[in-house]
Amino acid sequence: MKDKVAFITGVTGQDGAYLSELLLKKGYVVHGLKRRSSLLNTDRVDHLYQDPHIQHRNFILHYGDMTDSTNLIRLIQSIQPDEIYNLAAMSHVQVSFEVPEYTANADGIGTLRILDAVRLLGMEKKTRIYQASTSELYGKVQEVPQSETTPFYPRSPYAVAKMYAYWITVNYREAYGMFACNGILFNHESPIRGETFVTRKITRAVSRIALGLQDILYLGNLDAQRDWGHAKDYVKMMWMILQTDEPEDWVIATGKTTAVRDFVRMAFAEIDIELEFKGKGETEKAFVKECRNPEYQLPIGKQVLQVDPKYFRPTEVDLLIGDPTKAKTKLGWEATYDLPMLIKEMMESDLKLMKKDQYLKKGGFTTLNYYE
Ligand code: NDP
Ligand code: GDR
Repeated sequence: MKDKVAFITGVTGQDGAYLSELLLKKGYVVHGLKRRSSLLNTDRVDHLYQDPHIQHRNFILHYGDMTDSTNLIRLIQSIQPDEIYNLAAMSHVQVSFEVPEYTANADGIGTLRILDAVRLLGMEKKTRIYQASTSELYGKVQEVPQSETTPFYPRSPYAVAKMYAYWITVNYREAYGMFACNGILFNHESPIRGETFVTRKITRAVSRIALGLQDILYLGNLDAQRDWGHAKDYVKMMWMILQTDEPEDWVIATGKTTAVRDFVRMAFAEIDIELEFKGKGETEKAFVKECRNPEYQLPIGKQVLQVDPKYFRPTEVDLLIGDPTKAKTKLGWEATYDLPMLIKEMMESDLKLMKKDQYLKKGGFTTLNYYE
């Protein structure tokens, strides 16, 4: 039988990298969309890279952009994918307040471009499409836990753009009989999570503080609660969604929620440092209460965290907790990682990376030490 062919937009992102690994293991030929940038941007998939001079490759990257229709049509025509995973997006909620028009174009209209390319090329019956929808659609809390039937109330330009993408996917499914599905994924993280999302910002900073490379971690809203899972579990479900008999929309979540403040507490606890939080809202700070790890010389009373209101969002999503019952009962999917396991893996990885930075710093090289 011929190998299945997948086309992944956003292949250089966190999910694109894990999904590529999964599909290659399953014997797929994987094509990915990457953007041209002045510096190399393929770090997360470099281990999958194959010399372009060899003839039979199963991992192939193409230049393109979600804002460029003609290129997307040409690529889909030449790749002839059995499955498209549309993961490309300007995915940072806070940044979307700064670049709302671009976000709408890439995340909203970009999804239309993919769907319409498949339709224009007459590939509606051949190509299945996965759309990376998000728990941000739920936005302002209407009910908890949030399921496939919970109403949407988006609270950012990102979420509004993703709301268009969600509905245009449903519409193309209903109008043209396409196998197009939304995965409504709750937050998922990993050691290769983008450095400016809160979990990775925390695990990097805790590692740096422990190693004496950074003094204070500045964060925004510590009260926000998120349902955090591991990206590896979630990309498995993306694939499962496209293997079903009927196209449908699915919530993927762990069903547990945790406040940002507690994530910080747990990350420090992972290296045997206990914190004490003082103050409230804009004035909240955290200090070392106990350091039981002889490797890290953090004195009791040292300040390690401060709230900086510049990270507050104009409109916030306070509480996300997903109900993955449908995925569990109909597809047998379940998260295999819980939050302590996820934090442990992220901390181990970032400690290793930061030890490399420590070594470089000692050698007189500069290292990046500040993240927005
Ligand atoms: P990342 O931010 O890690 O990756 C986004 C990817 O999209 C990168 O490959 C990026 O390229 C690419 N991209 C951005 N803009 C464009 C564009 N205009 N044209 C082409 N490619 C572009 O996101 P994740 O991997 O975390 O998420 C994958 C998808 O899932 C996104 O759509 C996100 O919105 C959605 N999602 C994510 C969740 C999560 O918790 N991670 C939860 C729910 C939904 P480059 O590397 O060049 O920047
Ligand atoms: P989110 O993820 O907005 O949920 O979107 P992020 O990690 O950015 O924020 C989670 C929560 O933490 C609060 N927060 C901070 N966030 C960041 N980034 N930086 C800070 O310093 C900080 N301090 C507190 C935020 O206010 C928020 O409440 C992610 C993205 O991956 C989206 O693409 C995806 O759709 C959703 O998850 C599900």
